[in-house]
Amino acid sequence: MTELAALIFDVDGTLADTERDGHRVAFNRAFAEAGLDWHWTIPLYGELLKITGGKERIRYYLDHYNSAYQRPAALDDFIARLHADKTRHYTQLLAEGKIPLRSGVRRLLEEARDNGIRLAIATTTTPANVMALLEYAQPAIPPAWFEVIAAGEIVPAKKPAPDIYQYTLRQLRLTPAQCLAIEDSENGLQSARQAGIETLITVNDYTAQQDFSEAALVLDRIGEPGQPFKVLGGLPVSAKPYLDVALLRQVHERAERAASVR
Ligand code: XBP
Ligand code: MG
Repeated sequence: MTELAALIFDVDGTLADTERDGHRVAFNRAFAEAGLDWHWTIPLYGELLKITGGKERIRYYLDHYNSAYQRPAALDDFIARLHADKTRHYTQLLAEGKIPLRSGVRRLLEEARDNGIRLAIATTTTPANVMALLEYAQPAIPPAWFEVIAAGEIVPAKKPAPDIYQYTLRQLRLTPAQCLAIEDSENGLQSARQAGIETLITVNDYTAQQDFSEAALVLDRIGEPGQPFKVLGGLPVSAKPYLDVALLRQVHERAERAASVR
């Protein structure tokens, strides 16, 4: 059996529920500031989330939901400016303390560190967004806890492509079998699995109905002693009803065993 050496965390939807009340609101503020009458409602944003990356999401919206909009000649520059404004609004929302970490995240990070399990981040989002989330979390999470913070356009193709996980593995100098990814979405799951990494999912309102059949374990949350998780799918586990290092090792080992007979 390969020993579990590192956890690789997604950010949006996994460390914190950032999409509905964070990114979506920031996009709408940037649109209003630019004098655009675009408004991304909660259900529309759910549809747009199938495209990862904020700039890519704006372009997809124009192509599929607002083709009547008279596009400026320099569309790339226009989208880049709009997206930079969105990043400013998003980091401001984080600074206002509007977006808490999800249940159990802080405890699990601490416990992993105490047990010598290395930590990394693999995300599609802009690096400034990750740093702001860690800085404004209560209590803040020192970025140095993560040996690698792989974010945004550091790789050419965003999730569901495996590039960001492959990059993180190279930086960690670990094999896929030594790692476990923690994700919240089907795009994230595909990205990690295509890189050969077993994946644990904690769903949220936007992702609960997605296909997680390739995940090692699907939970509604990481959970805390007083806030137990619900098991929604994957391999059966027997341990406390919140994710701790013992349970992570169990999930990792069972996933490896299941993979060896696949
Ligand atoms: C996150 C994303 C990102 C954020 C916005 O996906 O799709 O696009 O919504 O971030 P994942 P930017 O959690 O799978 O990494 O606007 O900075 O691109
Ligand atoms: Mg995510």
